[in-house]
Amino acid sequence: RKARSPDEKMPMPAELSSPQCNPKMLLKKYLTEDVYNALRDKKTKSGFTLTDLIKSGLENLDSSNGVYAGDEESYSLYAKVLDPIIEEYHSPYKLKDGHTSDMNPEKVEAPDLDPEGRFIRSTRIRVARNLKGYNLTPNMSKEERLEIEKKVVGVLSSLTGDLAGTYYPLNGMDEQTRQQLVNDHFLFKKGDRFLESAGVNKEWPEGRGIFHNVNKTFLVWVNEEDQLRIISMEMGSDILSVFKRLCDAVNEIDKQLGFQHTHQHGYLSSCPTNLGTGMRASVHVKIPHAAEHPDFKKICDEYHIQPRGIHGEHSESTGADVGVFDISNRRRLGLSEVQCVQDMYNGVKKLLEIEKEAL
Ligand code: ADP
Ligand code: CIR
Repeated sequence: RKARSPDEKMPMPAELSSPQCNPKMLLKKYLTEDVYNALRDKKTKSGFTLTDLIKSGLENLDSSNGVYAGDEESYSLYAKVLDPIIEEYHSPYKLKDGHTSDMNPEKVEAPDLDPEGRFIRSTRIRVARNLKGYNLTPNMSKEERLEIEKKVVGVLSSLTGDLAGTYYPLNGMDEQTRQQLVNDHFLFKKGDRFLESAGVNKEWPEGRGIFHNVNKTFLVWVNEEDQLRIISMEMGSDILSVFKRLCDAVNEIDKQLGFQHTHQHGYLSSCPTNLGTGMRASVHVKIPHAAEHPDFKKICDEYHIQPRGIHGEHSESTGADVGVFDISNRRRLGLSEVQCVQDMYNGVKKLLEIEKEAL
């Protein structure tokens, strides 16, 4: 067979022009024919190709983004397609501006939104982190995954006080315990099809697990979508208490493990939506009326918040939970951690005003 010349135009992946393809998928929007042809033969030093980068989107046509990075180099080598995706998701941030962190909980203005506990069930803040010198989860070998697990668990085991806890590997965990942790909102679910296509679920469950303190107010997911998801959560609406605990934990862990970070992208993550702060601050809040408001979506956009079902991304709230939503900040890059929490707070405050008016 004749070798193909580098100038020869290749047909675009047909999936992206299928009628089933989400017309708003950012990969569909920004993988133009020119970009595709400029990137199609590239490979990072660790062997991550354009095909690997876009596989999740092509196999899940309902994706909103459709891409996962395999290593730090993916963000520079595939910048032609990733930069516009990043800038649209985290709008109005421009990568040339650079990202700055601010983890000072005292700067958040957040008087308790629901002191009587009528609307807000629980509050959670998590950040995504990945260790310097390793591939991101879509391109990680089994050996790398086990090495990271060992390193991270070593550091977590040294934590003291409120952060002291135990690591529970997924491998060997009985099914009932695992399912209960998922149902109670503490543990990631298994078999996410977006992550499956991205190669993140390889050799499941080896090398994955959860660390938590006795009260399950401080938790760390190991080797799920990112190497670490550091989580602070509690029942009720005390956002400042949750944020303070998170800041303490992240500072402690950061001292002992170096995280992948660049000036333009902030903390690196496998999914471009999690770049920057890596932070998602959320409440589970009962807002059946506000959610039916004709401008609900518009208000969410205006306040930079994102609604999810209460069993996490791509879930719907059912049964006794109808009307309860997970409301979180949507942008994570180009604004500080303080501002992420403030975005969530301001948005929830607005939704609660609408809810109370309708009661
Ligand atoms: P992530 O927040 O890590 O991106 P998900 O949206 O999948 O991922 O949520 C992970 C888990 O965290 C789910 O079980 C979800 O119900 C739980 N969760 C998220 N926010 C809250 C909250 N405010 N209170 C209780 N559980 C929460
Ligand atoms: C998608 O593209 O829809 C999935 N890969 C998940 C994207 C991350 N989540 C999000 O934007 N809320």
